[in-house]
Amino acid sequence: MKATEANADGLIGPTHSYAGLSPGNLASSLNRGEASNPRAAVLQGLQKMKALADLGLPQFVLPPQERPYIPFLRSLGFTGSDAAVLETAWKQAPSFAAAACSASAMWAANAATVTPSADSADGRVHFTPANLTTNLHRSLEHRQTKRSLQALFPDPDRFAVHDALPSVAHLADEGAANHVRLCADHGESGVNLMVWGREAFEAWDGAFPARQTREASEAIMRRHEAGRPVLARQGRAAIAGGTFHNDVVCVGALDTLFFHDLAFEDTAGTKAAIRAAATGFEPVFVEVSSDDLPLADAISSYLFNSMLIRVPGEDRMTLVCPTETRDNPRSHAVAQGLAASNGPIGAVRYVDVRQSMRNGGGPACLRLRVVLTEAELAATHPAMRMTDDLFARLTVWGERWYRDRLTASDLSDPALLTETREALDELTTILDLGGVFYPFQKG
Ligand code: SUG
Repeated sequence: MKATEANADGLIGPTHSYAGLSPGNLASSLNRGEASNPRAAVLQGLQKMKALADLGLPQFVLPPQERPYIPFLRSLGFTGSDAAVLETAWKQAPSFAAAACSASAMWAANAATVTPSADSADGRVHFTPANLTTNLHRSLEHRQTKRSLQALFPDPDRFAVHDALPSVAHLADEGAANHVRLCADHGESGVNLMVWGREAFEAWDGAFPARQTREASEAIMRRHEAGRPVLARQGRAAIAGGTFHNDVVCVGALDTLFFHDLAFEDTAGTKAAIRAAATGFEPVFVEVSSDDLPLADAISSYLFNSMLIRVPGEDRMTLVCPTETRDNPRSHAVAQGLAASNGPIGAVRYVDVRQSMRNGGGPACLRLRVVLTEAELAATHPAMRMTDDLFARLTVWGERWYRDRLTASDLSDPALLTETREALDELTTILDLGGVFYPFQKG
């Protein structure tokens, strides 16, 4: 069956901010308290989506979530008007208030794990929204993420959108950030590599959290009835060095796995398991050594948090990297070396997603990959597909509603609450999401 790889990017929300909410994510910690520029952020994200759409890849937009998220604060006992809830929460429980304001749903690689129909036993595309249980601010996302996925993939005969796994530490799940699919061609059955950091009942003593459990990965493969799962342990040294998701040091597409030598605890065993599971193709491993690129450079420059894509009409693949990769001499040398070699990666392109990068989110974090057949593509919600027209409308929308500077104190401003709701109301119409898509629209 012929299929293409589509990308669904999270549209960056109006409360994009640097609150230092993710321990183990070095960029998030480093930039804590800095002023953000939500307007620049949303425009950078839109430019990236447009660039991918212009290359001929199907591109979708996932709407941001309702933030500040007042229902969460009410569940903690704050009462009164929505403005009063926000104001009191910021005074009495600032860490919870910051979590309720985070725009973190923008990183759509963490939205869900996806199994294409070529790999699932029932021939449907399966989605499990990630419970994101490790971080408070991210644990608030999965219910609305499910609504977004159902809006984009509405036909239950073709698409199965599951609930998240139970929200407990034993089943900590971060979605596609820890999943790589390798195959001969997108429409052929693939190897599903699931990378986990700890076991459910293991006493984890790392300085930084291991955000994915082996049991969560197993449960997702089981419920999707996904063919050819390969489970691999994330390198402990990688996590200790700031690899909070595997996609910070590894990306794969088609027959190629591109990764840092510290990505896996057992590199030889992981490669052997992938080889054994692959049928109809010989996996190509492009491994970058710590000598050529120390882990710290890989993480700060996000060479591996790139999109590895096949541009229609081109033989070799293209790596879409953040501009930070070009700015790091070692990463840049590795990237240039790849393009100059006769290997599977023939070109490198750069995109500016600096606002997202400062929270640890590169080009690959911002997108959820979904392999779709022609018929499945035709069954997606057309208003969420990136076109020149949608790009123009969302650019005007972002320029109108988003502030160009946001600090922690701005997040408690009741005017921001009103502004974001008006913006999301308008977006609901632009993306044709129905009358009640966000909880605040229930009235
Ligand atoms: O979960 N940052 C996100 C970045 C997610 C990147 N995604 C992938 N690697 N796929 C996270 O750590 C920081 C928010 C703050 O500190 O304000 C944050 O949530």
